[in-house]
Amino acid sequence: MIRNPRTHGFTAIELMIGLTILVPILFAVLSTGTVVTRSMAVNEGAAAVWADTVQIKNRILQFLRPASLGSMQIYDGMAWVLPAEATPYQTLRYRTLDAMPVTGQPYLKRGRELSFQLDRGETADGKDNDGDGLVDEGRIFLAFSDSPASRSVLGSHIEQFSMMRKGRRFFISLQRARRDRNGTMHRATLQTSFYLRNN
Ligand SMILES: [Ca+2]
Ligand SMILES: [Ca+2]
Repeated sequence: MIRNPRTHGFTAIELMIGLTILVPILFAVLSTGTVVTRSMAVNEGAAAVWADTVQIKNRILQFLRPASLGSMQIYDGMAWVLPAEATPYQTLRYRTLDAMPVTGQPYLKRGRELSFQLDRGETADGKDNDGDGLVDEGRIFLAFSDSPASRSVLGSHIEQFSMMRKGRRFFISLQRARRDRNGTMHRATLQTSFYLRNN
């Protein structure tokens, strides 16, 4: 007795036709999933580098806002001198105001030093010297100016940092870079200004 192939599954031709239709659909679904996953990683990476940059900026402001304008100094290669107006600097010394008396000199706390230093293997030449994908990167340090060993890191993977004053107004420019989990590099650049407190 000859069985009817229709009642016992698919014929070879039907299977081939089915596979011909299904395989491209399967590939399309998989590749769409890959694109979506990559896109999520890119979005997460962009959001993360932005959040990091804002956090570093907030840390800097927390320490710099109470700075006494008259106490600020920059190193000109020879000595510590007053910073010039509207000139960007990467290192700054200052003392914070403890209290403002009704008369006489304000009470100043211990001096601090805020500085940007290039990572080992990098030079400030607009190139990625150490091959990690970041250009002219370094860290921002804060220390008591009479105790370099007290320094702590306020931010790393910083490609650009500068501080500038115009009267009582202070400007900070900051760029951070980091890779997401797929290796794509993300950068966030932030510029902000604020008025020094109690000056
Ligand atoms: Ca580098
Ligand atoms: Ca460099």
